[in-house]
Amino acid sequence: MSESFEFKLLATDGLARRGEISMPRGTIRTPAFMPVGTGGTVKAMYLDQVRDSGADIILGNVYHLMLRPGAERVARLGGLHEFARWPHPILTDSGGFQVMSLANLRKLDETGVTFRSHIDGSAHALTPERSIEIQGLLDSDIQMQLDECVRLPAERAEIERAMEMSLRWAERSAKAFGTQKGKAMFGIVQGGDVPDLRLRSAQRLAAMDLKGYAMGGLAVGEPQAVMLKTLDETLPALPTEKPRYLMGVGTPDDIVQSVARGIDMFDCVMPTRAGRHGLAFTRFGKVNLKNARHADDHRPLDEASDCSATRDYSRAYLNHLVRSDELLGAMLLTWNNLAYYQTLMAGMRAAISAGTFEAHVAEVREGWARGDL
Ligand code: PRF
Repeated sequence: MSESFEFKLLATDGLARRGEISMPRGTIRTPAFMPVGTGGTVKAMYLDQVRDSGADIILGNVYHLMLRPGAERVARLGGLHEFARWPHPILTDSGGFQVMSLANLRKLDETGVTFRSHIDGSAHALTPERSIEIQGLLDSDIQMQLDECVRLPAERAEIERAMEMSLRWAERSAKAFGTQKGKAMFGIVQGGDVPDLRLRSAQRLAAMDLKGYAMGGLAVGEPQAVMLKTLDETLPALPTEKPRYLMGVGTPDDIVQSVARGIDMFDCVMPTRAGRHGLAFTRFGKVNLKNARHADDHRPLDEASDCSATRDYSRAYLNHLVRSDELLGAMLLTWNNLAYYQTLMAGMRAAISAGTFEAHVAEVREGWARGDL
């Protein structure tokens, strides 16, 4: 823990980095996976379990919380940490991306974005300044600039327009954030799959001397190889001494490949959403618990795990729960998945410290390739 926001690089192995972000509410061990707690809850999980699974930080969303229960209300109730009972660091996403994927009747211009709620159709507006204000009302520890993310494939002109506007919004967000001891605002690199636009975005953000940098606009429809190539080309333009966050990514393989390229932080709904749909991530790849082949299987998902959901419940029982649409099925599989993601991150952190990252990744891959027997 630390009074101010600090990032320390503890070890590197190739381009992979092992680090620590220290802030008043706690220390984040990187590479880190941040479970998504959209509306002040990591769906189907007690936050105590999320913590016990190894999470140092969770993510919240401006978009969902401003609509329900409202940012001013959360502030009156003592802020998001107090409201949800998570005293550790929280990162909030700024809202633009969620408006574009969830809201109705969106209108976006230089000022910001206006839209109608997907919940009740009510009219709302977000500007870079209002997004930062909301993140302040939530008392978020790591705040994100408002940006515009373009889905791929897209025309260069469209990608460039959104990227340039996101840069202007970064300036406005940074000004609205000011200097806050112990908190941070991250800028977001845009520029789609166009190398020179990515580079321009990264260089201009780097010149703003922000506390951290995110790669946005990836995993939005492009093949994995394009995403990885974009990381290869763009990350060298970002300062090594600042944390790098790849937004909304991804599968275990996406994460391993991105850590190998120098990414420090991730968030994704994949482990939680897949868990609610009967899918388990394990050392031996994905297991679909809906499949009838599990119906008479006494074995747990992985008897060597230290997560109770993974070790103590039979596949037959999980199959029964999932097929009966029982809440407990979603709860156990979400728990398994978050525990697996955190184990994956912890394994990579240890390997980077030991200088054995490449061999470790080869071993992790062997497990996935073996498959679930
Ligand atoms: N911008 C913001 N949030 C995001 C993204 C982005 O580009 C993505 C893209 N993968 C996920 N979440 N603000």
